[in-house]
Amino acid sequence: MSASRHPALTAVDPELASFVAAEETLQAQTLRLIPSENYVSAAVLEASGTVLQNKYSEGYPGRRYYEGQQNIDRVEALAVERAKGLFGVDHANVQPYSGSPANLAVYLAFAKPGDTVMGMALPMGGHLTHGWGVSATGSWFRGVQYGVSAETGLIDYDAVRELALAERPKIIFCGGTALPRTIDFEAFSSIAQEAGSVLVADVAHIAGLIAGGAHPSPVGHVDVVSTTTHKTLRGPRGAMLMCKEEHAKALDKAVFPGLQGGPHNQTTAGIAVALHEAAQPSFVTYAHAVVANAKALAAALLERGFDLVSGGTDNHLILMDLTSRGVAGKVAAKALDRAGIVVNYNTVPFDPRKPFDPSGIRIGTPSLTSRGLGTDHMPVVAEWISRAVDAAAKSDEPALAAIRAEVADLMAAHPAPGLPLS
Ligand code: DSN
Repeated sequence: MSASRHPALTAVDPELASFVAAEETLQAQTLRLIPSENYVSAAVLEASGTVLQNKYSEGYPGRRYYEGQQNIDRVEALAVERAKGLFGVDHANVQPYSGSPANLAVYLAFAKPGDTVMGMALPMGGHLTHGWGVSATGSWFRGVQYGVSAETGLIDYDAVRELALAERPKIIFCGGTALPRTIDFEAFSSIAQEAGSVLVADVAHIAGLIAGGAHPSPVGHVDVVSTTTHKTLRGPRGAMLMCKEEHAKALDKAVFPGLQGGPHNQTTAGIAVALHEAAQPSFVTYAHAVVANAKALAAALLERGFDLVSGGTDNHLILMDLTSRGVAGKVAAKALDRAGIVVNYNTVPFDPRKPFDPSGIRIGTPSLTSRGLGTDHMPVVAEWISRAVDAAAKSDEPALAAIRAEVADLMAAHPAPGLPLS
């Protein structure tokens, strides 16, 4: 980060400024494969760092508890209208601070403590907030959990239906954090209707793919759509809840005053910009490229003998089981990091290892796609991963350093959005 890029910060707090500069360099020089991460545009960055930060705005546009909302109301109303237009929903709430509070608001709106709720188990690819035990959602509510088939790695919709009919949960969540395959929202819808449950699609990972037409939309099939705004959707860190008109009041009340105080107006502005960007034709190209890159990367990894959960991917995400390579996920993730390739270690379904030291790694293509890498680059990426995993097995540090230099060369040729060219 140069002083001219953030001159005030550099002058006032050079120590902190140096950390930001180092992070900019890291993000510029590394191949970022964590599927929940991305690069926001310079416009989103600017909108997220404005004087909107200075304003308290408890309430909703036109119904606030503080004066001086002339401009804030316009910002939030614009974000709401853009969300409604992009996703084709009756109602949108753009105030949740992030995905976990958004999901907690859903519980507050539709369930009481102790009620049964249902979601995908975390080690199977679900999310903490879908009723997993260590989360408040699994201790304040009675979480019952579905998974994937041991044979196929795919959701077994018959098993989901059986569990839903046996348990009659108040809420069913579909979606997750390590699901490489298309979610069948229609199937979940008929299960939820039969069980008398409120159906929530947590599309945090795939919201950008849905907006760009690269994954089917849950709208029309579910009661509530919950999403973060910073993954494939490429906005600032935040979240949105979208729903049919009949649920609007309950959800708004749950977000504020139920759970939160004043919305983060600077984030709302960033969300509005991201939604505007996501409505452009170039975003459709990006969303399809994310999926094409993931499919090409999966094919190249399979060619190199890797085991992929479910055998491949339909979306932006690949879950690799490294058991057959004789390397634990954490060891591989740390070696890849030293090679300039940033991933996260992850459990695989039916993982015999512990969550903090699991068998797999999770990778994805949103960030590299935002940098303009295409399917032609995916064999190179797969080869780097293969070499780094082998180097991890042999503790071959020179091999990792060599990959890091190759990665930095390719990254230098593909500047990341929002980052200085240097
Ligand atoms: N932390 C997010 C992810 O990486 O998928 C989920 O909350």
